[in-house]
Amino acid sequence: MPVNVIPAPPWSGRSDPEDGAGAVRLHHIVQDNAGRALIGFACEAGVIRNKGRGGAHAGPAALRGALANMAAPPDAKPFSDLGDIDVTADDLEAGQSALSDTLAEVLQQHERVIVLGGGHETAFGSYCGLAARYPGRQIGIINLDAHLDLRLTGDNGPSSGTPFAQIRELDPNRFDYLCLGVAEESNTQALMNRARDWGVNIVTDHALIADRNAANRAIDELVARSDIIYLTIDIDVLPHYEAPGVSAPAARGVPFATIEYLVGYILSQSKQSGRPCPLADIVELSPPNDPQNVTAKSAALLVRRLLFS
Ligand SMILES: [Mn+2]
Repeated sequence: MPVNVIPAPPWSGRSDPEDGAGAVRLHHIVQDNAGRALIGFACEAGVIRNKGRGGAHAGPAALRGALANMAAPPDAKPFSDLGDIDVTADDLEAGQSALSDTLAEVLQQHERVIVLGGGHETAFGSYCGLAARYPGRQIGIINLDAHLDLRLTGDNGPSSGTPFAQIRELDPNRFDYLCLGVAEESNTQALMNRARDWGVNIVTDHALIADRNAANRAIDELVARSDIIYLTIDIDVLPHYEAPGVSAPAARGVPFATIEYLVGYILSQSKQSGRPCPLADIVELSPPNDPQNVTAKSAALLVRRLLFS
């Protein structure tokens, strides 16, 4: 079978009982039926189809490894691990369906689910699951990414470069997409023109490097006109020195401190305005290309924020 659902692995890591009751790390607080949950989408089929370098299949395991020994924040609530959807062959469409079906179900029990990708083909499965769980709700999509990922599905079918074009196809009139960190040289004019024609809102990498508040107004406006927020983070939005282990490293990139600030800002605006963010994903980590685990650590810091903010 090309798609398997694999139960969550046991979490383990460092323990410091001599430091007392507050020596809590993330591996200590994994339990069933928590408010927030992780699920892995171990899949690189979309990256391969998009002619990127492989490795994203190992993303969920590397992210768990980088999360396990991080200190828990004060008064951290436990979180659940729902295991992995494992796509071993080129069966991308079946994998996305399995992710969507699983999310539609587990989003009934968890107020927020964070998907550990996987290439950016994760996003189509994520969005479909969210839309199935919350039918009729206006979903605002915020993507932190160097790339628009608005390619059309050609002869090769869907890939890691097509998810937002696929999402738009589901309901063009309700498509509301904000892409933060877009690098001009990483998107052809055909894609930039398509973004304009489809009403996509863009804040470039240059704008965010010059001013970390450059996207605030666009975020505020999207949140205000949405019922719920879907946040998707392509780790290749970071510079190569903070995220070398991705399918497509960025020469420039938006610095980690700015991306962390943006994630915090989006979550706080979502909370304050009562437009929840029940689903987020973090994609494109490629562990075989990440020898020092720097990229996994950068990504895990963002996952930790999504778990506890
Ligand atoms: Mn992407």
